[in-house]
Amino acid sequence: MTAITGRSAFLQLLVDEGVSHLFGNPGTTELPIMEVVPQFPQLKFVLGLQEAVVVGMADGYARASNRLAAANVHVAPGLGNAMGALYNAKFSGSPIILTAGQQEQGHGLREPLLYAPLVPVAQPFVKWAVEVTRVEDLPLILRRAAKLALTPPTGPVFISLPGDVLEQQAELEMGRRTRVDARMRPSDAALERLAGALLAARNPVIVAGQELATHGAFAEAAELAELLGAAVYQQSVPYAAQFPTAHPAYLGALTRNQKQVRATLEPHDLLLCLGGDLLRMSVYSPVDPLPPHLTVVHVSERDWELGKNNATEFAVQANVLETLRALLPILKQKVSSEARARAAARLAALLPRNWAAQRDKARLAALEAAEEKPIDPRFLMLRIAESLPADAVVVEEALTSANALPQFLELRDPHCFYGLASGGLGFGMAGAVGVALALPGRPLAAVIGDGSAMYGIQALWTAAHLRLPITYVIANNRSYRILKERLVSMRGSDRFVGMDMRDPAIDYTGLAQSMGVPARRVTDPQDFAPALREAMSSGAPRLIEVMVADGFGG
Ligand SMILES: Cc1ncc(C[n+]2csc(CCOP(=O)(O)OP(=O)(O)O)c2C)c(N)n1
Ligand SMILES: [Mg+2]
Repeated sequence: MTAITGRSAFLQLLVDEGVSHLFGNPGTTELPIMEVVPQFPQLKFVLGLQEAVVVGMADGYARASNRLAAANVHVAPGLGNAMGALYNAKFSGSPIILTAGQQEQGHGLREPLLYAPLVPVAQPFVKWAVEVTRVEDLPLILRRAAKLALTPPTGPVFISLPGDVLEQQAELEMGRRTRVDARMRPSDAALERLAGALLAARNPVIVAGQELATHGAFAEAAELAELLGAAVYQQSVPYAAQFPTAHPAYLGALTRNQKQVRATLEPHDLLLCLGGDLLRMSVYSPVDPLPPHLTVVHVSERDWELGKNNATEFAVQANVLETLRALLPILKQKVSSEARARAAARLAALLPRNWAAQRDKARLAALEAAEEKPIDPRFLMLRIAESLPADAVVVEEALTSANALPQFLELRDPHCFYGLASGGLGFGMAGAVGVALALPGRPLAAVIGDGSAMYGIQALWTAAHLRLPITYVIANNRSYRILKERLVSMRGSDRFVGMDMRDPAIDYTGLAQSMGVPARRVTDPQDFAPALREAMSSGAPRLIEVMVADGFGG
């Protein structure tokens, strides 16, 4: 037992749980914590200038490191600002301990400035939300929060820290950390059944999900695809690097167009979803994306996802990597030479239309637009993909401008790509800072739409402050192009209100420079690749504002 204050115990517990960075934006209620931060040099405080950015950075860090991240925000308004980013973190299952200072117990009852109950605000987006009411409970709560955040299904947790709890001193039993080994392998019976179903399929298809990235199962998933001669698609929200794109069986990502997905899946008789969100859609359609004849087999460690929306013939709650490691030898032993030959024929039939073949065609189309001004976004994406160093990491939130990026960007390893998971804008600018902190030594390009950039622009300051090697590429089409396209296609109107950023135009180069990030604007398509190479090799933050076509003649 040690006599310790609540504030020191909080940071001591974070350190003991393996937290290396505390992302935060302080206010008066967090001053007790800020007072003791200097006593914990193992915990690097990372200042974000708005709470959405604070949690976005923690999200990026957690996603790229698979480690516990901590973020601290300022009472009710700070938590409110962070909710969109917390929504993203929930979608990507990021293990984050989010805390907020809270008015002293009793004082809050008098409704001082900044007070509101915090637990009900955070609750819908976290695995557990709790307010500490006695300093004696702090170790138990912190330890449980860390364990919960890191145990699959991983995800954020929230702790409210009232001022009186932080100030109190007590003899505390600090406890020890618990890590749950949740690398579940299916039972022998389940593996047999899985192998039987896969080998009996006439034309199986694999949907590759983000758990393949989290657990680093590229090689195993690739081997399975080859063995089965199964077409592979990334899941409909391909927000991580989920499958090696150069694999002959890889055909691209499923779209979020129900009719299109249904047509894509129609020729298949069995769908194996490996660690993904099965056919998550975006905009409503009366069409069911799953053809009724298709047998669904789903392996995921997240039981909520299993059979959630679709009839699933066989659902297995397990770790994808462990499953594949156990399944592959069984399949190899069971597969007949005729079945092997059929699989090889299926694989050969995929070659003319696989990702590599599609890329070559798309490349020619993009090159036809090489001279266009404003720059054609397809040409921009081609140049990005071709100019990046092989070990580069890409963070993407560029909406229509990045439509072509998945066609060109080769996914080589499970850490090379991070995109928007939930649809809630604001991940990209901030997430890049967290990803850069989690993957030191890897050059990083953040490809962001002009509209999206404004949901987390303050992240530029943190990138500059920490001198992180991030090149922000802002695709500036002076508009919310996606909304314009949808107003036309879904509502039959081209009277655009609230979708332009032209009066006045936003000067992203100036914005970056004002926050200490050297920047330049590119208007000539030929200038982009050299600019990108120069920025990426600088080892420091840079911003390139690229003037791209707005899709409506401008
Ligand atoms: C937090 C949040 N607010 C608003 C939206 C609605 N929204 C979706 S895309 C978009 C425009 C994005 O603009 P930009 O990044 O410039 O990409 P572009 O459409 O021009 O390709 C908006 C406002 C959203 N998805 N999330
Ligand atoms: Mg735009």
